[in-house]
Amino acid sequence: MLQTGTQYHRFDEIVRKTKALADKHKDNTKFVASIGKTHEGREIPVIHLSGSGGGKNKPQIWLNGGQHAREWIAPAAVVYMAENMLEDYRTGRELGESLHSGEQTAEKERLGKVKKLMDKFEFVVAPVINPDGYEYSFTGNRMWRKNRRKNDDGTYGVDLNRNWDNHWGEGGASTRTSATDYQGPSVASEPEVQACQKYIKGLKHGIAGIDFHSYGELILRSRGWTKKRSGDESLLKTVGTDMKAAIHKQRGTKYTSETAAGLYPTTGSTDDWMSEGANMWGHGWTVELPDSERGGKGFLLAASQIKPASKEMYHGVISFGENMAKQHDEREKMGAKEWTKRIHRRTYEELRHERASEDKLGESEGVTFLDY
Ligand code: 0X9
Ligand code: ZN
Repeated sequence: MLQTGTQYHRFDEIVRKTKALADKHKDNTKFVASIGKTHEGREIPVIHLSGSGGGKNKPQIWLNGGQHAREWIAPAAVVYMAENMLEDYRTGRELGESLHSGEQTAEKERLGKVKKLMDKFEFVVAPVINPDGYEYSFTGNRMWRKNRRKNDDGTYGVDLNRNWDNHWGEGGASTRTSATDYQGPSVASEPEVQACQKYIKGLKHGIAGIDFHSYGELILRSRGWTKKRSGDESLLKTVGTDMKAAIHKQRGTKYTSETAAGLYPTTGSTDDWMSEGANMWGHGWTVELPDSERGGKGFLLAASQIKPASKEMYHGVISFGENMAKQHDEREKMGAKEWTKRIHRRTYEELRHERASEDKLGESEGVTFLDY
């Protein structure tokens, strides 16, 4: 019986549920009670999920929620997805061979995909990486976004998604302590950011990561700190488009797939740090989950929406994983150097094409991109 997705829970309850998941699926999980402490002394937990097949040293995919306190749907969706991955894996395994024989229903198809992904990858899931802020959004101010650092001038909070060690302090963030996007006193000054960076870097085979936020129904790919496109644009665009299509198939929700800087450039953000600081070849991504009635309730997504919003995103993440699996295999086969060269070449061709048609339209501002 699934136990998540009906209500928003306080931090302790989320930890309890995550731990309960680990206890229920002992063979396929590892619960890490703390990857580090917050300003107020809370422990940030992580759960690893992986299938029994596929050997050791699997490529790892990081998924986190709760970097921004008020975006309650993110932790809820992340826990929902973790639970469903584990349950689907178990059901898929029990079905064994019969999974692939007989009528191929949508459910069987999903179970088969999840089984493959769980055997191929290890998912490293951190439901709430800003527990102090998250709790404060229940007890103090529902619209709180930052962590709960006590700044020197008596104001509170650093925007964790402006504090990571990537182009920190280069703009797209505030130096004012009271601002909602305050970048913090120095690079990676925040214990929550330090804990995550250390843990992600410590993963031996981290290949990609998604940082879940709300709202706006967006799939944001590299780069986020500059509008100059990534050399991997051709791959990233495909991954984003496929993910968007997989989500749309569920109940018609229209996500937008674009570059993170296309929304607005920021510095010190998780997504870019995962791409460039942790050198994940599948990059760091940001997903903005839905608000209730579009343009209506913003961060205040009704609890009745947790399940549908999480379920469609679960399908998005499955699609994301499938693309990563495909690329992983190709990369293994041809070697990282050749694989990268091919993607960069394709990107170059595509962007040249794009630029040419823009020039024709007289919009010669065009597209520039780095490192080819
Ligand atoms: O501003 C943010 O941190 C994210 N949006 S939110 O409304 N949830 O606060 C978007 C970050 C996208 N990533 C980069 N621009 N690097
Ligand atoms: Zn956010």
